[in-house]
Amino acid sequence: MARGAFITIEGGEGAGKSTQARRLVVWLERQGLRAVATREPGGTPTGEQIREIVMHRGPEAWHPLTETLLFFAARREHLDRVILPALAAGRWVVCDRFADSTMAYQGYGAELGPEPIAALYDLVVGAIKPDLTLILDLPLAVARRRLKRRAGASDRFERRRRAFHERVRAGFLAIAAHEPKRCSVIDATQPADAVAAAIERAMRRKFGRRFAGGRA
Ligand code: Z5A
Repeated sequence: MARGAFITIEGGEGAGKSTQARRLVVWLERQGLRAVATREPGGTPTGEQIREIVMHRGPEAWHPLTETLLFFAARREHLDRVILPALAAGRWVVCDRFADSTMAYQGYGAELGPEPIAALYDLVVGAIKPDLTLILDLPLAVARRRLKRRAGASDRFERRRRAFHERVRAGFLAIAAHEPKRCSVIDATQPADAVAAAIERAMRRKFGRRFAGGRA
């Protein structure tokens, strides 16, 4: 049985990752492929517990390394229990955030630097890499407007300074520049249908031969 493909969707808050992850799974199934959606932090019972700790922590400041270690702990469980078994069973895995988020948020945003994240990646994830990473790029002002429309979501966004979010965005773009074969940057300012169409084009460029009808 052919191994499935591992696709990650990355970007800042409100970029449309969850929306596009759901649409991509539906699209893959229409191509006759078996697909599964998952997310980080989360994806396993332990991962969801770690998500609760990280997302709903109290007001105390954490060292960015503490957060980083929690994200990588959840990630190892996620790989072993969900991602790798699904790929081995021939499923396509669509993951809403993965290790590039740790590089962008903790490495760049929280200024831990890329080296500790890269070292932890080697230790925890090893040689496993997404086959394709879709980076949804959105200016902060647009993301902020979108999240304000969604009840309760703006607080989380506002909690961190603008400079933090700018560093995160720059971090994702730096990752894409460093690994252009793996990463495709998608203009997320477009309407959701246009973003989905851009994602489908990136998918066909990368995997065209594996879809029904070969290249389409
Ligand atoms: N984090 C980290 O620091 N390090 C790590 O290693 C990992 C994560 C893995 C939780 O992530 C937090 O964890 C996050 C990073 C950190 N930081 N915070 N704070 P998350 O993925 O759970 O949370 P999020 O990124 O904030 O998700 P989100 O707010 O749900 O954003 P989204 O998934 O990118 O967007 P969406 O839910 O699809 O859409 C947002 C809204 O915009 C919604 O009302 C949509 O209907 C609307 N939308 C979507 N697309 C469009 C378009 N194209 N046009 C107009 N409106 C749109």
